[in-house]
Amino acid sequence: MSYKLYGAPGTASMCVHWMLLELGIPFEFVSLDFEKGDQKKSGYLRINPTGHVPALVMDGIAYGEAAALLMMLAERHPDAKLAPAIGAADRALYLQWMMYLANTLMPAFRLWFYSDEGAGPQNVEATKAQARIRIEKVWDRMDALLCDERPYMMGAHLTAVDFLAGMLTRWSRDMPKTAADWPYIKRYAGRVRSLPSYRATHEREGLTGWI
Ligand SMILES: N[C@@H](CCC(=O)N[C@@H](CS)C(=O)NCC(=O)O)C(=O)O
Repeated sequence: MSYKLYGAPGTASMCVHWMLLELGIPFEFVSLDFEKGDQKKSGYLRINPTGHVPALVMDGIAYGEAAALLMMLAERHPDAKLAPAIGAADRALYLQWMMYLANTLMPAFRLWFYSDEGAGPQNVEATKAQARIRIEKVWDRMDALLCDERPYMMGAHLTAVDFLAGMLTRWSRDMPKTAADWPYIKRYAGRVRSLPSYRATHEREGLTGWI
C-alpha cells in the first residue's frame, strides 16, 4: 500500500497526517503553501477538485474528505484497531460521532475561519457569532460524552474519532472560549496531546500552541 498526503500545517490534513504516524506506515507528505494559493492551482485541483486539503493518494488514486480518509485508513489497517469492527456494539456510536464532527463541527469551523464565505464580507461578525454558537454546542455534547472520564471518545480505545476530535479541539485554541474551557474535554485533550504520534505530528508540521 502506498500513501501520499497533500496537506498544510495545522489544517484538516493534520488528523490524517497524525493517523499515518500512529499507524507507523511509510508515506510521503506534500506540504501546500496556502499563501501562494497552491491548493487552487490546476495541478492540485486535478488531485482534489474542491481545492481543499487533505487529499490522500492511495495506491495511485486520490481521495479527499478528512473524516472519510481517517475511516478508510482505519479499515485498511485493521490490526491497529482504530475502528470498531462492522457489527461490533460500539460501531454505531463511532459512525455517529464521525458524521457529527464532520457534518456539524467542521462546517462551523469553516465559517469561523473563512467567515466571509457564509454571508459575504459585510456580515463577518454575525457569521462568526453564529459559528461560535454552533461550535460551543458541540463542545457541550462532547463534554457530556466524556463526563464518565473515559480515556478516549469511544471508551477505552483510541479510534479514528479521536484523530478528528483531537484536531478539532486544537482549532478552538484562539477562540473566546476554547474546548479546554469544558472540564472533561480539557482532561481528554491533555491525554490526546500526550500521545507520541500527536507530538510527532505537531513537531513535523512545525506547530505551536495547544500542546
Ligand atoms: N470537507 C473538507 C474540508 C477541508 C477544508 O476546509 N480544508 C481547509 C483547511 S482546514 C482548506 O483546504 N482551506 C483552503 C481553502 O479553502 O482555500 C474535509 O473535511 O476534508
